[in-house]
Amino acid sequence: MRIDVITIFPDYLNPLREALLGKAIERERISVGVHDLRDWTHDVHRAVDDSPYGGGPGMVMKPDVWGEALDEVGAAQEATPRLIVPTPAGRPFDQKTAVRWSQDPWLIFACGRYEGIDQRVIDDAATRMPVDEVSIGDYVLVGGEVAALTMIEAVVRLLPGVLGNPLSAEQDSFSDGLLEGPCYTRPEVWRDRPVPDVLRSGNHAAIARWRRDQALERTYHRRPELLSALPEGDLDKADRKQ
Ligand code: 6GU
Repeated sequence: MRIDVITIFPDYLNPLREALLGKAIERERISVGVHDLRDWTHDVHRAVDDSPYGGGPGMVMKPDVWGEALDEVGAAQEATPRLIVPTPAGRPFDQKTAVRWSQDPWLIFACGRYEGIDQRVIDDAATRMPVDEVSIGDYVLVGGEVAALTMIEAVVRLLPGVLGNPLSAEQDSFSDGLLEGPCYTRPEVWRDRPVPDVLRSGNHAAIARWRRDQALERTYHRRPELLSALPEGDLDKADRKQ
């Protein structure tokens, strides 16, 4: 997978080169390009923003600069890129979105700052490529960079050969619509707290049942709306006793 990020703060994306994402680059599972938006300015001030039509606070990112940047970064290659625009005004990004994007050959992230990017940039790009305006949650960040990092990490860990153990991705929280329950490792007793007996019983059916019950209980307390959203038939008889 190819991933490009356009931003006025390229250094913000440095964590991409660390840990799991860095390994994925080394192993050539992904190739990453981070581009400085100001490279496409033509004036001495290298201006990327201007005041909003209609008035109001803040500044809007200029369409001409973004237009040229997207033309160049999105040019050539056989594939069509998907353009992703992080914005608090976007559709919610979730695990389903990550799975869908992980099938794409090429993602371009357009990170806005200030009040946002002139809407015509997005509308124009949408005539040539799929465009998703997405939010990572109901709070406001100062720019799209951290949101892009978040989404890139969620997508890249799903690519084959990126996680050491592919079962990790299959058994994630959300993969069955529930939160994952608690987990334990050695020692067997720590500060007078024992590991739950069932996990040391060797009874795999009982362990699976216990984990399912823990996931249901945790989801009920922390994210009740996830339980109501489960498709009919996802809860079996034993689940309903919970
Ligand atoms: Cl994607 N961008 C910004 N700037 N703020 C956000 C966000 C994105 N998602 C939540 N808040």
